[in-house]
Amino acid sequence: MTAPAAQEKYRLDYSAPHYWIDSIDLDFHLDDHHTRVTAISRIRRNGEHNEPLVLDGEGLLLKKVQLDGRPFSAYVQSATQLTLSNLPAECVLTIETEIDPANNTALEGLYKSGPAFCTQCEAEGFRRITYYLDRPDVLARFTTRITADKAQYPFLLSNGNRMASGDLEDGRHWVSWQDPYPKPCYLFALVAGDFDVLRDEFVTGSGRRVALELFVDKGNLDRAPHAMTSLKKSMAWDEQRFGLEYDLDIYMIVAVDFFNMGAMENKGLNIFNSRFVLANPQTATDTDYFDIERVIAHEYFHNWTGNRITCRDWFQLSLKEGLTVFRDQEFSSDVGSRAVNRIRNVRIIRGPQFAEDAGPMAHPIRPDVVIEMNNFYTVTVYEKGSEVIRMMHTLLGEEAFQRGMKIYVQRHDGQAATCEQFVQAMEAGSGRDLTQFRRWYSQAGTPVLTVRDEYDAVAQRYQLHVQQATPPTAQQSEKLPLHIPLSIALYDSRGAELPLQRDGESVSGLLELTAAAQTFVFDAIAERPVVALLQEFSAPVKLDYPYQDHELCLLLAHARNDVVRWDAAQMLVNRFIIEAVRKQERNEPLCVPEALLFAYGSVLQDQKMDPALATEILTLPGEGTLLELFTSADVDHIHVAREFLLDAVATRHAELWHAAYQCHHIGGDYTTDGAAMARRALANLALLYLARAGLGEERVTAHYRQANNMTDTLAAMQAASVADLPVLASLLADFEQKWQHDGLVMDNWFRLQAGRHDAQTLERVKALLEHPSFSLQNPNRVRALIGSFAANPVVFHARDGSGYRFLRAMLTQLNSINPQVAARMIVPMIQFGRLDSTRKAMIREELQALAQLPDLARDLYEKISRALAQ
Ligand code: B3K
Ligand code: ZN
Repeated sequence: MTAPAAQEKYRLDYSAPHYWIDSIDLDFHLDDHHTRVTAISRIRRNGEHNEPLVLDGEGLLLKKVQLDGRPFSAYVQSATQLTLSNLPAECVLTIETEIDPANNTALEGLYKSGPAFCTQCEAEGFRRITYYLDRPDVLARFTTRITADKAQYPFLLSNGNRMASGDLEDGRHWVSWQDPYPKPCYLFALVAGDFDVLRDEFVTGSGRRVALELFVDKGNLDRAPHAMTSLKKSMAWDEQRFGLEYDLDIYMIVAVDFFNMGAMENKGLNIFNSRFVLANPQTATDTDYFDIERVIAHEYFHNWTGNRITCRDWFQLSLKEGLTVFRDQEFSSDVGSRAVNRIRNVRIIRGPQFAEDAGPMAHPIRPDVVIEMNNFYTVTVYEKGSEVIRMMHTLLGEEAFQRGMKIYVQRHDGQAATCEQFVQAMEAGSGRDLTQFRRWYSQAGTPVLTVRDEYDAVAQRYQLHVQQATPPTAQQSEKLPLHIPLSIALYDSRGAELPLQRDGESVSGLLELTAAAQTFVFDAIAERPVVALLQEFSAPVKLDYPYQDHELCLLLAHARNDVVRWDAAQMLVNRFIIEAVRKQERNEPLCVPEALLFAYGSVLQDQKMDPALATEILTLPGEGTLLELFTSADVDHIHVAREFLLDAVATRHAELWHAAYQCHHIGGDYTTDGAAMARRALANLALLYLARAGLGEERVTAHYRQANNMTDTLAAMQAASVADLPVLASLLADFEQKWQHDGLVMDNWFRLQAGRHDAQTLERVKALLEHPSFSLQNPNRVRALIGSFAANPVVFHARDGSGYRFLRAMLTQLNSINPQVAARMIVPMIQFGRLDSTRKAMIREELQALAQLPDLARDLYEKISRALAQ
């Protein structure tokens, strides 16, 4: 396979830069194809040496180099570097480059999103703007001056405070900005365009007035208020819970349509995928509302955990991402339902994160070796990273954790820090020794806890024997025992929680595992108890404990912890799926255990239960998560089992679903408070089950016609799709006609069709590639159509290999258009480890074909080569 300039970089090879850059003054003359960038940097040699200054740069046309104002020629240029020799200990370097933003479809560096200019520099995009030390440990003071046509680009934005502006005679104008906080270049941002602006203000705890400005495409102002409200909520929460205040006089957010990820935390000037900003009831679903609040919060929280304290090198990415995800999860839990938030986060770990751990790209939350950094913005670094922070929070408690945070900020404000330094701060704040806990940073993979118990009725003693083991992962075969918080509770047969004691003393239900095998003893236990294990999902592990159905039913009905109740239901489902897959292998008929049907019935009848929790309990895990229950399985069997269960729950409880629908389907004005969202979620789930029970066509149609919000509209379409109702075609046509002008809304329409299970799905998806609302250049459209297709548990894995062939064809195109997006889309294709051997072989063939691409991008190269090495 042709290796593109693909260099493996190792975490342990870190060394400080040979030079520092204390300040950089950037001057942009914006033009679609010939943007001029002048960078004037103050360079300072780091220590005594004669090493050259090696600057990073990619796709740049070098126009001029000056040293201290005089022409300079002692440099060598390569495709990715500019090497300057014989520099004095301190100097001012002027570099002029030209770039072509309009042809930048990779959306990294400076590019055009529709008519606007914008930037994305993390992780290594700044080198596509100018030659620079493109690494996060070089912190410089930035000023930016932007010149552009005034009519086309009335707004010229960059980081920090606006300093001056002026008009030029040729219809152009300029604005200059200054960011008082030294920062790494990945936090640099520039935006130029014409927008509608929503303005507001936030007064910080210490009385600083902060101007808030939200820039959206013209005509979208009515879709901006929710994002603004979310921002103010986040600012207030970070002061209240973490004691962290905002530090500039202005905070800007710009929404753009072409964006590779969710959003970017550039200092003082966040750039967002419009998907995570724009919302009104007609266009956005409840999930969109929730996600907007969450992502706005996440980017805001980065101002401290990421910007004021940044990462020393990219291997430390989880230092800012794991911590900031933890903070945004806590925010969502404090302002909404803690249990429901926890459940949603657990679903991500058990689904995509466990799959990543089991696949060729498995890596510790602090990776050791990287080819393309953009490939490591993963569920492992982000979500498992957050779980690791959460475990420290669980072990230390809120108070000690916050003391640790204070020490971390105090010690490292204004610095580029490491994960190790974060752990040290936590040790200092708590007085605890986290030596063994540190292994979570270096060890990849999903630990398995095997728990067995013993009850001695005579001695009234209950013992838990816990073993931990982490299976080998790609690139890491040796595993050591981890420090794992295991939260437990014991229940008696009537569902009452039992006090935990040993030798007359009460003991904690938070067990700390540190050895490969440990036993925990509890006495004064009057009957054989039912144990709730891994409460709140206290660690990102798999659990092996031989629960009986009736024990799970007891936990579902009586556990005091809502996550335990949900988890009990999940385990009931898992048991059924495992059994049903085995039965299909033996050609035996399937049947759903009464216990499971009974449990679902009682949840539906539980008047006291939060409808949001009920919805979570009654929502089956997806096929991807279920595949993680097997070492190897036929995905068709899993799918058939899951569909069988859906039908059984639908028909057995048709009356209860009907009642739930009647009770929770509320007409009237649309509101996005938690209670309204919860009721809508349950009503819409009921609609889906009713449709599935064959009782829904009229109701689904009425639901669609009466909907005054996007959540209900889509729920009707989903129900029609899942039950394969004839009315679906007319609903799709109506939706298309109404929304074809709006790409973000159309994404729902693409998603729904790419997710259908019928035999025409692939042909339909191919036809939709030609739809006027679709574009391979727009990452949101690609994710909606191609990403949903690749996540389709049935059609993507078609036995004839047509799904795999199609994805290969798409990746071939995306490889040249946008390598980052291509590398995201390939994920379902490299995680083939648990598939049957026929499918594995077909996928390998497609990967081998991709590997032959003459211009294979590093992003795909890294993933494909790791997959083929398996
Ligand atoms: N820090 C950015 C992600 C950048 C991804 C680069 N490929 C958004 C975030 O995590 O907040
Ligand atoms: Zn982040």
